[in-house]
Amino acid sequence: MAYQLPTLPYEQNALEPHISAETLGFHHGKHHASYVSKYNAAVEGTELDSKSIEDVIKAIAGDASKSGLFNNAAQAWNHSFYWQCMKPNGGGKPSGDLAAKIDADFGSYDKFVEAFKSAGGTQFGSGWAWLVLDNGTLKVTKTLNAGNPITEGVTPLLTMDVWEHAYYLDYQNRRPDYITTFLDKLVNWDFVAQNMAAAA
Ligand code: MN3
Repeated sequence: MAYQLPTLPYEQNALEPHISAETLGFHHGKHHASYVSKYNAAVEGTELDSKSIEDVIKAIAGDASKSGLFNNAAQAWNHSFYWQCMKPNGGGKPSGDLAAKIDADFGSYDKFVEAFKSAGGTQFGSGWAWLVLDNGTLKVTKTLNAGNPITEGVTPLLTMDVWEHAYYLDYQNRRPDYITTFLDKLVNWDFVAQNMAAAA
C-alpha cells in the first residue's frame, strides 16, 4: 500500500522565526517527499507491500541487502513523526503526568534536557535524537542516518532531526542553537504525552 506524504500539521511559516518557511519548504516538500516516493517505488510489487511501513521497518532492519528500502522507509516514517513533535509556541517544561515521569526517570527536567542536548549534539554526522519508552522507563537515545528505535523494540515518544538539512538554512553550523531552540520553543509536549499514554 502506498505511503502518503502527510501534510504539515501547521502552516509552512508557523514555526518562524525558529524554523523558517524556506527550511520547512525544502525539508517537507523536497527531502521528505523524496523519501516517500522512493520508498513507494522500492516496495511496490514486493512481498512487503502489504505490510504497514512500521512493519516493513522492523522486518528489514539490519538486512544489508535491503538497506536502500530501509533508509527510505525509516526516513519517511521519521519525518512524519518529527513534524508532529513540533508546534508553534511549543517547548519549555511539560506538565502533568509527563512532567512527573520525566522527573522520576531522569531526576529532573534539566537532567532530561542535558541528556537530549548531548544525544543531538554528539550524533556525529546525520541522525536523530529520541525520547523513548523502554519497558516503561523513559530514555534518551540517538540513531545514525535513518535509524529508528522501533527496530530495538522501544516506543518513540519524541524525535529531533539533526541532519544538516533540518537546520542549516537557519542556523548554519550552529547545531547546538537549533537543539536549544527545539527544546525551548518548538516541542509539542501534548503529542509526546499522547504517545506515552498510548504506549502504557
Ligand atoms: Mn530530515
